[in-house]
Amino acid sequence: MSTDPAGAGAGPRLPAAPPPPPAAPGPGAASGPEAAARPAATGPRRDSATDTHCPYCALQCGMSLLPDPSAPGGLDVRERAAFPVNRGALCGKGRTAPAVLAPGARLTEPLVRREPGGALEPAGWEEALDLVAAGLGRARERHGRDAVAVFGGGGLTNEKAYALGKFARLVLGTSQIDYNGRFCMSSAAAAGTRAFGVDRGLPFPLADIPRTGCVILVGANPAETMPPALRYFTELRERGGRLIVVDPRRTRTAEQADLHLAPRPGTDLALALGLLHLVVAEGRTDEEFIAERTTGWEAARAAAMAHWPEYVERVTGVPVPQLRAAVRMFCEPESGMVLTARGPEQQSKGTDTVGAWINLCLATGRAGRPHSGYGCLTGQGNGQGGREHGQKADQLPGYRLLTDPAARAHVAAVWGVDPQELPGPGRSAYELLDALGRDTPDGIRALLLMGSNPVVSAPRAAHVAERAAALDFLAVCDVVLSETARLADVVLPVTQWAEETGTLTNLEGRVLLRRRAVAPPPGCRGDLEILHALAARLGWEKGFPADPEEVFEELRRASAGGRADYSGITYRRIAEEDGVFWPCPQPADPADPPHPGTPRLFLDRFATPDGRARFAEVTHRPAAEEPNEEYPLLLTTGRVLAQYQSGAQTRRVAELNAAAPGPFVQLHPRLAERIGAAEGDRLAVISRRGRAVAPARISRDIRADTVFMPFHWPGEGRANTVTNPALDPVSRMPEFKVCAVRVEPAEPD
Ligand SMILES: Nc1nc2c(c(=O)[nH]1)N[C@H]1C(S)=C(S)[C@@H](COP(=O)(O)OP(=O)(O)OC[C@H]3O[C@@H](n4cnc5c(=O)[nH]c(N)nc54)[C@H](O)[C@@H]3O)O[C@H]1N2
Ligand SMILES: Nc1nc2c(c(=O)[nH]1)N[C@H]1C(S)=C(S)[C@@H](COP(=O)(O)OP(=O)(O)OC[C@H]3O[C@@H](n4cnc5c(=O)[nH]c(N)nc54)[C@H](O)[C@@H]3O)O[C@H]1N2
Ligand code: SF4
Ligand SMILES: [Mo]
Repeated sequence: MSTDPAGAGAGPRLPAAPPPPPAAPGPGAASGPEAAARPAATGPRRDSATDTHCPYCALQCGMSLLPDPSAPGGLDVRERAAFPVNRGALCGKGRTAPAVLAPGARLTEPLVRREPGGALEPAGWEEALDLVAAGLGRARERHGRDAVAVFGGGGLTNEKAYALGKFARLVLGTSQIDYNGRFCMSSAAAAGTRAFGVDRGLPFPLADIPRTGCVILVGANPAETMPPALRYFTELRERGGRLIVVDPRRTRTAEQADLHLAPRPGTDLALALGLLHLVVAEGRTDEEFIAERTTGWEAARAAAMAHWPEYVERVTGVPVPQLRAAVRMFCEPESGMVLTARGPEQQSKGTDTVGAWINLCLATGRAGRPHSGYGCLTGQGNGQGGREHGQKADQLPGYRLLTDPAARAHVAAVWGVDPQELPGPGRSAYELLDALGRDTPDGIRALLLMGSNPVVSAPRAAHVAERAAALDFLAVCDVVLSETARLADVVLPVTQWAEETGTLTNLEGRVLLRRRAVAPPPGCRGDLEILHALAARLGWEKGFPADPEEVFEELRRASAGGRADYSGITYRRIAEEDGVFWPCPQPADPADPPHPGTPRLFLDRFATPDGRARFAEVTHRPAAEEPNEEYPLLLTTGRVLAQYQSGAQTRRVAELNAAAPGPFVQLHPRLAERIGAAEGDRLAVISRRGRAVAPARISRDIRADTVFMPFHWPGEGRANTVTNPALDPVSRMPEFKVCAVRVEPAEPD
């Protein structure tokens, strides 16, 4: 078995990177909002540059790293214009990412809390790993296997996500594993699986977007969340296509739109049904497509017909003439797409809401055809791959289900165990966090956390922090001392993106290779090496290699025949082909040519047993919490350009902090006047869960009945102190995007 003392895996066995084309300004260098996506510095390329990918979002922009002792983190980020997804453009987060590699910004030695209530103190690796193995083992002995839990992240590589799921099921024997992707795209995944039989965020490459007739972008703000992708929408409009944006705020993305619909948060389901009603009423359905390629239309149609435009206007606040204009714009061209992101998905009815938008695509024949379809813009670096290989509560590698006997048998055979030894499905992310430290038969006493910072990012965060503090034992693997790591008994400092090799699957379903460009600090170890060492201490000498390519080779076999089949993908192929789209099975006969990968799904048939897409039978229902006298307003939450997620990484980058120094409450001038608030005044946003305080940012770009807070900060401005953990019944997604609040001036600082 190969173990790598540097913890980052041996150098990948790869052909040398192809020589780059001459540096040229990237196409993302436009002015306006796209200026956010600038090309990286150009300049002479030396052989020592390494082609790799950004550590942050699901676009997984290609970049090239050049050693430079004078640059923050010792690396200069260079343009990698040949990589097709971002074609050289990067946002500020990607450009500054090496800053977090610098020793001053990160953890470089393990920390342990030797006494309860004591401080975290530096420790050696042997002591720290022994303590983690003992802490997890003790809880299991005393309280049973399901008293030990694992929480993962959608930023982890495929290899890590795979190894973490295997570690939970085999080494710990627990069913209690879930991950932060549950908070991200789980509603779209559930709806996509229900409708199409498989969940791949985008069933086509981003490059198809400019070639469609009209895109409806629902609750997505790529101008801030994926700036280099905005170019695809700009190109769409330059070619005469139309863009409709649905967002309660007039965002930088909405400013680009031909039509902006601004519904009340939490009413997208009614909006989609209202549009479908008009499609039917105006005779714009595609009867041939419906008859040949779908099932369930009659029930879906009947449900939509109950949502009259006037009713939909009352519920959503979107005027009927705008509904009609949207239907015309969407249906007049030959082709169209609906793309959703977190706006409609992070609702307690997110699955049905996405189902309603899919219905609109199906009824108009905008699915399973070239340049048409429904897609979800997945969020995290490995948001797609992270949901395919077994860190989700109900899942085995290859997007298989733990409840499927054939799937259990296949994966158990790869793992060399009896299928009976595999536990069943466990609890979803919020339910798992809510069970931490509980002194009940189903309480969780010990937790291993890798790649998430839930004390900032989970709903009802003060409660989650309390639960985490009540654990008998908490171990956190992280690159920085995150707010959650601060609560841990043991913190293990891990190597980072540019220091290790591994695969990620971007929002298009394109499997990519991140490569090691620099050596990590001697005190840090890779997540795979940590799992290897813990497994050995808990009795598994074999089965948890620390070399990523070795893990990937096993993942290929485990995924073979599954929905997300990676068996035909190799590190070498990814490097040669700018990524490979799954499914990519291994040909049965090794003499056959390799499978080319699948950039476009569903063109011939959907992945359901009968090959037809399924309409969802859905009707509108209110949010879990509607405004009343005490809480008369709606809070919605989201992101700003210069910070990433819980901010654990980006809050450590000076340039990003200068651009986005802290939380704020965005509110309309009419509302500001009513509560007597001026720009910059401290405002308290209060819900049934708690109170967050942040300065007022007064703007006409938001509905007057709604306030917005970004969720990137801890402390008094933590938006998630206020948010509602009400869960979608199918996806178990919390309602991050809508809760009832009151807003009032807060005491001075
Ligand atoms: N800068 C930056 N980029 C990121 C991230 C980051 O943290 N920072 N995170 C990455 C990740 S993991 C993700 S998941 C993606 C998320 O990417 P997006 O989904 O684009 O980001 P959000 O800001 O969460 O939400 C998008 C929009 O939804 C709107 N919205 C709020 N409530 C509703 C509603 O009820 N209905 C509708 N239709 N819209 C609503 C918000 O006003 C917001 O403009 O971004 C990725 N990229
Ligand atoms: N109110 C509100 N809350 C939200 C959302 C919202 O829109 N509104 N969005 C939700 C969404 S979509 C998401 S995705 C979540 C994200 O929220 P989190 O799960 O908290 O995401 P990050 O802040 O990216 O946390 C990742 C952590 O892992 C560390 N890390 C990075 N790479 C690695 C690695 O390779 N190994 C290890 N061991 N650690 C690593 C980072 O330093 C960081 O501490 O937040 C959710 N919370
Ligand atoms: S858009 Fe996403 S992947 Fe691209 S540079 Fe920015 S954070 Fe990185
Ligand atoms: Mo996300």
